[in-house]
Amino acid sequence: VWKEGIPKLTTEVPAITKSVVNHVHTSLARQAYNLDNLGAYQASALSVRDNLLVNWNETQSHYSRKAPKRAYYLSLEFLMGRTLDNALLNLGLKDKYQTGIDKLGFNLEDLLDEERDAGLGNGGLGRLAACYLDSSASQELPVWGYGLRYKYGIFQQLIAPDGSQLEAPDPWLEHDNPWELPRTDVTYPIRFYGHAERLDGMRAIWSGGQEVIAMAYDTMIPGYETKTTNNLRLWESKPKRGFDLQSFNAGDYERAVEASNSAEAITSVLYPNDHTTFGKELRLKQQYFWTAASLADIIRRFKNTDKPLSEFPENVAIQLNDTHPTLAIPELMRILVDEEDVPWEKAWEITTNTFFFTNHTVLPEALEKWPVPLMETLLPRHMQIIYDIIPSASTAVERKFPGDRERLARMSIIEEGFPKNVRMANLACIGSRKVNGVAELHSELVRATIMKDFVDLYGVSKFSNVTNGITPRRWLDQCNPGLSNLISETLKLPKAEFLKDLTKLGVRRVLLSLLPRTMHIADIVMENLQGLLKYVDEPAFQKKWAAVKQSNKERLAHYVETTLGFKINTRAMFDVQIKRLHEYKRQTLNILGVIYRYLTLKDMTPEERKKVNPKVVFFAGKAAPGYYIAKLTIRLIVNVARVINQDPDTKELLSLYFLPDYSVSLAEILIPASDISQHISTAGTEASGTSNMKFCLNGGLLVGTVDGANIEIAEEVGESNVFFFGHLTPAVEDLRYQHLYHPVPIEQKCPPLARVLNEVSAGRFGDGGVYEPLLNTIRQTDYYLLTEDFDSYIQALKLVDEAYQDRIEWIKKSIRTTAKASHRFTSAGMGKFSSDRAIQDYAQEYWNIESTKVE
Ligand code: DL6
Repeated sequence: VWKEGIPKLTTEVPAITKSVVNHVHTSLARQAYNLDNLGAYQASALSVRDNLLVNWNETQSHYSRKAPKRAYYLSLEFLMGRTLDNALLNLGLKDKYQTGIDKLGFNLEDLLDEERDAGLGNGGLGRLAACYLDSSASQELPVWGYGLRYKYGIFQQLIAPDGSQLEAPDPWLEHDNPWELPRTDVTYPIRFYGHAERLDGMRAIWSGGQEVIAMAYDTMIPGYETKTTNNLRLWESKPKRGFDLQSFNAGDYERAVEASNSAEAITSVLYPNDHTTFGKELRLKQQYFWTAASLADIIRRFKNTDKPLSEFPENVAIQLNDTHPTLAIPELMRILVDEEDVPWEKAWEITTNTFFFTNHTVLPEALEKWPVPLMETLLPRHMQIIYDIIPSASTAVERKFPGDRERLARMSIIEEGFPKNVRMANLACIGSRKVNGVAELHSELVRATIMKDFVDLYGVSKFSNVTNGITPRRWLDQCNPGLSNLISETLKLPKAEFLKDLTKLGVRRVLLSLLPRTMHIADIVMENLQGLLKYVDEPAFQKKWAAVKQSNKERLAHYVETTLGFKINTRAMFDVQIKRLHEYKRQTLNILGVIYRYLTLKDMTPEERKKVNPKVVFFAGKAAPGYYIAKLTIRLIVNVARVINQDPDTKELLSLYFLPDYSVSLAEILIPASDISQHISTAGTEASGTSNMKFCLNGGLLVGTVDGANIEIAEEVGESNVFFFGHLTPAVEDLRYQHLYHPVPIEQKCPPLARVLNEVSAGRFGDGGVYEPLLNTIRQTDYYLLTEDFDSYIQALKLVDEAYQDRIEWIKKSIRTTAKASHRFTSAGMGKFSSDRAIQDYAQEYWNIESTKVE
C-alpha cells in the first residue's frame, strides 16, 4: 500500500496540465478565472517541484542505502538565479511543460519571467558555488551544499536622478519560494557567548550565553539528464523561546519580541561585500551559526551509518569556500573532543583529513581577521581551541626553521597587535588537507605570496590549482537556446552529448593521437570529433551563427527598451563589462576609454566619422554600499551616458548604458548578446573570473589583461582570438613603487588619459568636482595602474575595431572561440572551463568521492 502511494514522475502533457490545475485549486486555492501569470508560474513551479521531489527522494534514499563517501560544499553564498527554466531543462521536460502551459492558455516564457532571482550571493564566488552544485548532480556525485537562507539577498540597486547608486532591500521571499522545503524536523540549537570551563586534559564544557535554533530549508538540485537530485541545505535562525508572553502581558511589547528579533537577525541579510571584512559581530555570528548547524547535521548523518568517528575522513570531505566557513575547524574539534570524547591528537588528525580550503583572492583586504576580544566573548570555547592548536603548529615551524621568529609571527594564527586578531586564512590552511587557488596564475600567486611560508613548511604538494568552471546547461543551453540548437543541428548531435561534454565542440586531440594517422578509422574519428571547426569556413553556417547573435542582440535591445525606454542600434558592436564594481576590476579604465573614444569622434570630420563602426557599451554591476570610489564610478558612467547618448554628432556611433540591478537573470540576457566583453583587472588581482568563460562559450570575444583565467582561455582559443593588453604581473609591484617614489606627471606619462581626466574635471559630464576623489586615485598613487595600461588598452580597442570591420573573419573568430579549438591541437577546448571538469578535479584530487548512479 505504501509503495503504491509513492508519487511517480509526471512526464506526459495531459498529466502535466492535470498537475498544474491541481496545484491551482489546492495549493493556491484559486481557479482559472482569477489566475494571473504569477499564479500560473507558482502552480507550474509546484508541479515541477513534485517531479524534482520524486528524484530527490530516490537520490537521498539511494545515498542512505549505499552510504558512499560524501562531500559537503560550505559556502556563505549561493547565487542560484532562477530555478524553473533550469529545472525543466535538467529534467528534460521543457517542451512538454511548454505544450501543457500553452494548452492552459499561458505562455511559458512569460511565466519564467515571474520568478524572482535567488540572489544569495555577491558575485563570482557565489555563482561558482551554484555551478558546482549543478555539476555535482549532473556528474552523479554525492555532494550537498550548505549555506544560509538570507531573508534579504543581495540588495536591489536603483539609480538616483544624479546617477548615484541607491540600495533597497531584496524581498525575494515576498511571494513565497516554491523551490524550498522547510524542514521543521531538522533543527539544531546553536550557542553564543557564555563561558568555557576546562575539564581534565583538553576537554571543556561550554555553557550559558544565548541559544538560537537553526532550522533547515532544503532546495533540490537536479542533475542534467540523470535521476540524481542533490540538496542545498540553507539554515534559518529562529529564537529558542519565541514570543515572551509574560513581558507582553506586563505591557512590555518591545521586550516580548526582543529575543525573537535578535535571533532572526542572524539570517536577515547577506553581507553586501565580497572583498572586505565587516568588523561586525553579526557577520561572525552568521559564520558560526552556519558552520555549527552544518557540522551538527553532517555528523548526525554520518552517525546513521554506524561507522566509528575515526572513519569520518574516509566518509566525509568538507570544502571550505574561502575563509568564511573556517570556524568549522575549531567547531569539529569541539564536537570531537568535548562531546565525543575523542583524544585531542586523534581529533586533530580527523579534522585535518576532512577539510579542504579554496582561496578566492590574494587581495589583502579580503583575508579575514577577527579580533580576539570579540572571539573570546562570542565563542569562548573556540578561542580556547585555537590557542590549543597553536603550540603544535608552532613546534612544526620551530623544528624546520629554528630561531626564525619573524616567520613564526607571520605564520601564527594570532596576529599580534591592539587588539590581537585571529587570521582565518592561516587557521584554514593549518586545519585543511589541501589548499587550492582558482586559476593557474592565481594558484601560483597563492603559493608565492599569502601561503609562501606554509609552502616552505608543508611542501608544495599541499597547494594546488583547480581552475574555475561554469555549467554549460545554464550558460549555453538555458541562456542561448538559439546557439545550442544551431550546434546540435549542425553537429547532428543531441544536445545532451555536448552539454555533458563540452570537448565535443572542438577537436579532441587525445583520441586522435591514440590512433595511427594512416588508419582509415582515424579519419572517421577526426570527422566526428572536429566539431564546429569543420564548419568555420562555410558561408551558410557563418550566416546562421551571425543570425543567432543578432537575435540575442535584439532580445537585449528589447529588454533595454522595455525597462529603460532607450532604443538601441542592434547593428552596432556590443561591448559589455558586467561584474561587481571594484577598483581592481577597473571599470574606471573602461569608462575613461569610452570618454576617449567620444572625444576622438568629436575631433573627427563628418567624412571621417563615416568610416567608424558604431558601438554600444554596456555596464552592469553593483558596488558595495560603503565603497565610495566604486559608487563614484557608477555615477560617472551614468552621467557620461547622459551626455554621449544625447550628442547628435556622435550618438549614432557611440552609446553607453548602465543597466541597473545586475543579476544572474540579467547576465543570461547580456552574455549571449555580446560581441566583445571586458576583463581588464590589473594583472595579478583577479583570481580567475568566470564571466570570461561564459562570454567565450557564447561566441563573444574578450578584451583582457593577462590575468586570472583569461590566460588559460587564451591558451585554449589561441591568442589571436583574445585582445590582450597591459603590463604583466611581475611588473606590477615595481610600477607601484615607481609611482610612489618617482612619480611622473600624468600629462607626460599618458597625454590622452590626462586630457580625458581634465575633461571630466572641467565638468563636461556634470559637476566635475564630484569626481575628484575618483580621479585623484589615478593622479596620485594609481594603485591599479591605469596610467600604465591606458595606452595599450586603447591600442587593444583599436585592434578590436579593425577586426570587427571584417565581419566574416569576426564570425570565424566567434565560432572558434565557442569551439575552443586551438591551433596547438592539444586542446581540451571549452571542456576545460566546464564546471563538470572542475568538480571532477575536486572529486578525484581532493575529496576522493565517486559517482554513484541512482537507479
Ligand atoms: O573563484 C570565484 C571568484 C573568482 O572568479 C573571482 O576572480 C574572485 O574575485 C572571486 N573572489 C571573491 C573573494 N571573496 N571573498 N572573500 O569573491 O572568486
